[in-house]
Amino acid sequence: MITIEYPAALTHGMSRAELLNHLHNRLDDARYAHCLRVEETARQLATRFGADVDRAGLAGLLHDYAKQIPNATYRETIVRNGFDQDLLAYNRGIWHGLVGTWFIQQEVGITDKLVLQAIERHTTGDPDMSVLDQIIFVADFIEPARDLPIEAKARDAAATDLDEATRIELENTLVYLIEKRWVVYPKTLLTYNAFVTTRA
Ligand code: DGI
Ligand code: FE
Ligand code: FE
Repeated sequence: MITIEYPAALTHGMSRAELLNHLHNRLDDARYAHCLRVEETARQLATRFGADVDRAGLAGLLHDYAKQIPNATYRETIVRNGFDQDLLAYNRGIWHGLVGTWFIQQEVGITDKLVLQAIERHTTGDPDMSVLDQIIFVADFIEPARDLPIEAKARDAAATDLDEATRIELENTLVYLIEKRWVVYPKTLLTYNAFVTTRA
């Protein structure tokens, strides 16, 4: 049994037990368990790639905090709190990261910009992702319960090459969206382009 505690500077003194309470209040058991696995995976990737293990763990833990917030609440939040109104044309798949950090700040009180940025970017990525952002993006895709062949391929790549693991995940996202005939959020495509060319 590993006991993790986060530095008070990142949590404003909140214990991990209190963080877990907040998270479980917002998520069903299955999604909560996914968050715990992403936390663990993100900490491992941070050790491997020389990023801040505590920020990675905290961002991994909270990345899907807002996953089960109702659509009406999202719409209201986007309208009232200065978000780009173009977001209203998308769906909760896009909102739970980009808008989700608003709820994390309000309800959990996390303010660390690097942690919040990694959570914001965890679904779409960003052409200028930091190593921490990439770690959360990839950890979400390769956590131990992900068992598709493409997820195993990304997990293998992530043993040595974080950019390649990121690229594989982006390729999968685009193929998935196109097969489903879902609209592609422009930043998802811009991120794919960034990782296929300049970072290849
Ligand atoms: O929250 P998770 O399920 O752990 O994983 P995630 O944050 O990567 O979210 C995946 C969902 O987001 C999935 O339903 C597809 C959706 N998504 C990702 N990129 C886009 C997108 N949906 C749209 N419409 N457009 C995108 O570019
Ligand atoms: Fe997510
Ligand atoms: Fe997730």
